[in-house]
Amino acid sequence: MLYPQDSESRESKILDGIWHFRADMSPSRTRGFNEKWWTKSLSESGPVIDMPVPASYNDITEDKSLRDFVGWAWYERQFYVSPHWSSNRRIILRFDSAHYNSVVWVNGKQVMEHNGGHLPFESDVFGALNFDGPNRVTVAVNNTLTPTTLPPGEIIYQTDTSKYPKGYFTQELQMDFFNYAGIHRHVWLYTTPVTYIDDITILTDIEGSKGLVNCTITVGGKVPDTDGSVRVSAFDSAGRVVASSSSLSSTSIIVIPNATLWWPYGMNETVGHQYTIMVNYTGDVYRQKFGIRTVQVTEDKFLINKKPFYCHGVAKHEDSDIRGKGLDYSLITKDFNMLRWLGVNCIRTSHYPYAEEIMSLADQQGVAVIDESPGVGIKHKSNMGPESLKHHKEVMSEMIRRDKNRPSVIMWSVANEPASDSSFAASYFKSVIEHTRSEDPAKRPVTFVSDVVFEKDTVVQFVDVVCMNRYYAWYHDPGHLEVVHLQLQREFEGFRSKQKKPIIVTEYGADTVPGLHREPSFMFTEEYQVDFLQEYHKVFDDARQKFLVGEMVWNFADFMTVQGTKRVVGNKKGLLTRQRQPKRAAFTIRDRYHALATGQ
Ligand code: GCB
Repeated sequence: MLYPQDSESRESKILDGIWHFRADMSPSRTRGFNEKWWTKSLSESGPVIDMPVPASYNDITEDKSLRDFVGWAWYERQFYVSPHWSSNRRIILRFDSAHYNSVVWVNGKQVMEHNGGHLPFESDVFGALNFDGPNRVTVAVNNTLTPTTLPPGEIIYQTDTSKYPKGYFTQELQMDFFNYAGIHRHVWLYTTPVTYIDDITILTDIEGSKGLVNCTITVGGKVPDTDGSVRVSAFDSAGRVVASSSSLSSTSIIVIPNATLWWPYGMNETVGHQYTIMVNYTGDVYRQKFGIRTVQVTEDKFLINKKPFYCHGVAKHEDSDIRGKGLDYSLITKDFNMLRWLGVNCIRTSHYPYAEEIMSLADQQGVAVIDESPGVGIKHKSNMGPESLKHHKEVMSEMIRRDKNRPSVIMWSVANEPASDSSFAASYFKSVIEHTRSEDPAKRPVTFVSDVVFEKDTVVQFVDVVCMNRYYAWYHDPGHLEVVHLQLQREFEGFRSKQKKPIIVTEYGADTVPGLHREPSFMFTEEYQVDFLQEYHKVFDDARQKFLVGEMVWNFADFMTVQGTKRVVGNKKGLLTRQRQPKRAAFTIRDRYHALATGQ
């Protein structure tokens, strides 16, 4: 799905801002549907509060029942559309993401429904719009997670009224981050001509000094009898035409002589180099950035442009004070500055697809990305039935369709820490992984992230790269750093004896309260985090020249979780605080990663 943009044939406007908002606190949570709140202004059916878009609604007020709310939340705003948009075009209403199920009405008419957070959805709303007066968009968003949503969850009711108040329920989740909800990213209105470019797929290859670019477009609307005329030109970063093609077909191969390749940080001077392809299809113009690079996996290497790539990275979250998972340009720019400061060359979008604006920064700044689906917490049989499988595949398709042209995306991760030792996991994940492979035109490697020991895992056989999360001397043998060497090495050897595939340690980390100190080090202190990471580094350094192709600290920054006995206002395994200030271990990682980047 193409990201909205302005061009000679397209216009856009963003509907972000302060919207009207009401959470449906009725016991059944269905009052809004029973009373049809979308048929008139939200303020006519009851009190409304101000709610920023984009943002999670949870931390905006001082109301605990809204912070922990589960159910339908209602948003509404007015907007105007200029009469010059009233003919000869499509007008698309697009949500870059809303968590989790959404129903959208324009002027009381339902225009779309979507299941799943973290990914865009859109619909042509031309027929529902007024061009000579105000328009109203109403959105109902439900954050309830069930055994078949992604991530899965479960609502547990307590009916013993001697112990629990009437109507008491909790949402049980097998994931270690706060289930922030709301309209998390931009809301757009954008236009296209009635005959329009629906999608562009760019595949690149390298032949000597030439870049080979295969560009396929799919089109929509009233397609002319002939295939329509397609003109494709590629521009370098200075805006000079470097190649072009004019044909009647929707596939063009163009050759860029002396191509500048896309490289991740540390591998070459041309970090994050991108070209732009301009497609003109019967007057509809769209500009798509792309990078020329190849990705391959061998028995023990991860190759980018045929050179061994070693990932020195972090896993992240979309998470910050006040806005929760809401997109914020200051935050994401600061995050990329801190990634560069740390010397990071790779991130994992744990545990869901991140905002497209984040992905664009990764493309531009040469930060490789392991693009992860929201398949986190798949622990039970009820999460691996036919309905879950169908939805999981749909989500993978949506994700690939959104991110397939991104040079930064070097691998797809279909899930984090599923019960890959259970008897239903193998057939479920075989199917999801095969589907993912078949959907990606660029055939990137596919993985899932495992926390299961090599003796019990049943899914690693289907992946291209073994990704493992390990917490020796934290959850296992807490405080005993002397076990790390033995236990990590045992796991490496175990997986290698089963599968000749490269390994990435996608998580290892220790909760650390900033400002807490002890010598000798003690769990939760800044010193322990340093000692802990360094103990792992010794094992990584042994395996690095052999089969280990990456190490990723859990986590870039502290982040919010649900309340629980293991979490002191959130997960504190960040190298940075939630406000993005470095803990002591951040300097250790910075020294290590910059040395790795310069090949020392
Ligand atoms: C994990 C999970 C991650 C948690 C982390 C932790 O294995 O993948 O979501 O936050 O451990 O800190 O427990």
